[in-house]
Amino acid sequence: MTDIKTALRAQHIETPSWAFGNSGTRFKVFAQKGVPRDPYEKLSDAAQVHAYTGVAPTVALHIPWDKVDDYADLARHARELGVGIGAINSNVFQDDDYMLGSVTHPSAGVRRKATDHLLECVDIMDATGSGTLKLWFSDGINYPGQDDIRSRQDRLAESLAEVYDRLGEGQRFLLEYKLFEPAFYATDVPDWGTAYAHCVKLGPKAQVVVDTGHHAPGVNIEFIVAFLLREGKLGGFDFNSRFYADDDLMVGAADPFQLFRIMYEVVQGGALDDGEDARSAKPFGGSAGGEAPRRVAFMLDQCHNIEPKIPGQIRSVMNVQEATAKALLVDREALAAAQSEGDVLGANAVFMDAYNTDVRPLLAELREEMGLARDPMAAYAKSGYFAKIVAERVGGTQAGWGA
Ligand code: PSV
Ligand code: MN
Ligand code: MN
Repeated sequence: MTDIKTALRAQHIETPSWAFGNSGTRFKVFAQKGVPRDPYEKLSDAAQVHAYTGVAPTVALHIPWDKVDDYADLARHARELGVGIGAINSNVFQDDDYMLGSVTHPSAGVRRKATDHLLECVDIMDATGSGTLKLWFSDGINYPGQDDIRSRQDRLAESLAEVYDRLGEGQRFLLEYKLFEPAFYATDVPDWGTAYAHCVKLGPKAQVVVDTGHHAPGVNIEFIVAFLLREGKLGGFDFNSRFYADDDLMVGAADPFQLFRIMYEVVQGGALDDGEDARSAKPFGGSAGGEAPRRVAFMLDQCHNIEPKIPGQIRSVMNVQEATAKALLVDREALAAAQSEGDVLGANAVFMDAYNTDVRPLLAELREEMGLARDPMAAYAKSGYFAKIVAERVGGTQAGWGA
């Protein structure tokens, strides 16, 4: 139990700044009371999630949704609140110029603009001390013949190489894939294989990020996780739940069993945080080819369209913790024995025993040992923070999309 608790205490789950702003679908963005009016207030809300869970010490930024004049000052504000800046998420999908793509656009001028934005994000990493750049491209085509698929790959590779070369020591980028949307016929980075191939060519500072909402229904995500970990190319997760498309619902809400299976592969692959400060920019990976990943980022990429945002994030962090605790409970010795004996039902029973264990008492005990309330949801609700922000904040900002 001590080992399990140590691992759970060391696991860091990163909250996204955009989860705290108003969000919605393309049909309607619902304005909630007390939402942050600027990036500073988003960090204050994220700090609440950390204060009650003890395991969410970093916050991802999205540029330009979190644009400020002085990023070092924003990082200082975060530190004062007891959190740090996590991944810097680039955004090359919201300008009119990007209608036909960003880094894969047929026009060299648009590609230059997009790549310059990615380089600016590395500057922001320097200013904030972030070690991770997250790249997601909405690039793709809607109609067969619209553009040349192979040329678009060439343009993508060229831009990625320029950004890769700009990365400093202890910095990496994570390339995110997504099956479809907003492009509907062919996305330029549609799957893990495409992301993986680009990252392998570039070297150890390029890794793949798995957004759990970005696959076709029925895809075996834990297999992808196992494979990428084995190759030293799993950089992190964008956790969320989906029922249909890229729903961005709370992680563990749609399919907690899938989350458990994913976390089992993370545990089995030796990729839980090593307990060092996830904020510190430390080197990861070794020589190109076969390097072991030093740290997998457990990030949430969600929006809370109809539920309150801070409790939505707290619940999500708890869901990841519960899946992780269950994964750590798998009796790996018994499982390996059953597997080597070809005992199909025995092996499955060992696996399911762990999944069916109620780990909530264990996590409550851990929180007590960490000096926290046993029930973070109840403790936050009692704190009065929500009433305070409702009174203080009028006219909160939108998270950035869905209008
Ligand atoms: C794209 O769907 C995505 O998952 C990328 O990570 C974006 O940066 C993010 O959503 C915005 O929520
Ligand atoms: Mn994502
Ligand atoms: Mn997404």
